[in-house]
Amino acid sequence: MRHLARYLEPAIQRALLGEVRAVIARAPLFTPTMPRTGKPFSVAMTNCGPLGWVSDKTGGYRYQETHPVTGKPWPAMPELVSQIWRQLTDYPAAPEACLINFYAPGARLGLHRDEDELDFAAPVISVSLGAAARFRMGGLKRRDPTESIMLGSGDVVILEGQSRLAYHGVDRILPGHDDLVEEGGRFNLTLRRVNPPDAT
Ligand code: MD3
Ligand code: FE
Repeated sequence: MRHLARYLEPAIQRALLGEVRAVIARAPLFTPTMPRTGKPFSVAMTNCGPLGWVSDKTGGYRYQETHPVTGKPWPAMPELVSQIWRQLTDYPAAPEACLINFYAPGARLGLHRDEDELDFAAPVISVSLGAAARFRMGGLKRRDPTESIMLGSGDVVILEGQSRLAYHGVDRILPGHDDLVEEGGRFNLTLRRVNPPDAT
């Protein structure tokens, strides 16, 4: 993985947060639930772009073209988001999904792999806004040793090659230190390609 600390300058972070708020106004944050158990995530989510990642008790983890609550198509991916993808990867196609995760203080995301995509050759690019997070990065097997990494506002992480399928999660949100997100939480934007380049 490549961790670019403070890659986005404060003015860009504010502009990006404005885009995130505009997406949420049209595609409200929803609370996904775990496949089978129906246990709610502590992270609230929404998406922009042609596809969005969703999860619920009966349908499981998947990408779909519509918001699970409103039934409407996801808002378009803001140009600022597509630009970040182009700046950081020469992958020959645009991202199809931008998952927006909102972590209120106390929210966490258990150790998992991102494996619902069809093309693992594409990178995953993550952008953090607001409160810092203690992020956990492991290896290709769930039991492999892990290390913790602090992600602050404006940080970008690029997952490519081997790291693309590594286990990872978010242990803890560390409120304070950053006043970008007024509610005191953290947004994470995860840019993903779902299909191989010629499929869309
Ligand atoms: C490592 N999000 O949405 S971003 C997720 O901070 C997710 O919201 C976290 O894990 C968050 O699935 C972590 C950093 C990240 C994203 C994708 C990865 C790390 C990754 C894919 C493979 C390995
Ligand atoms: Fe993930």
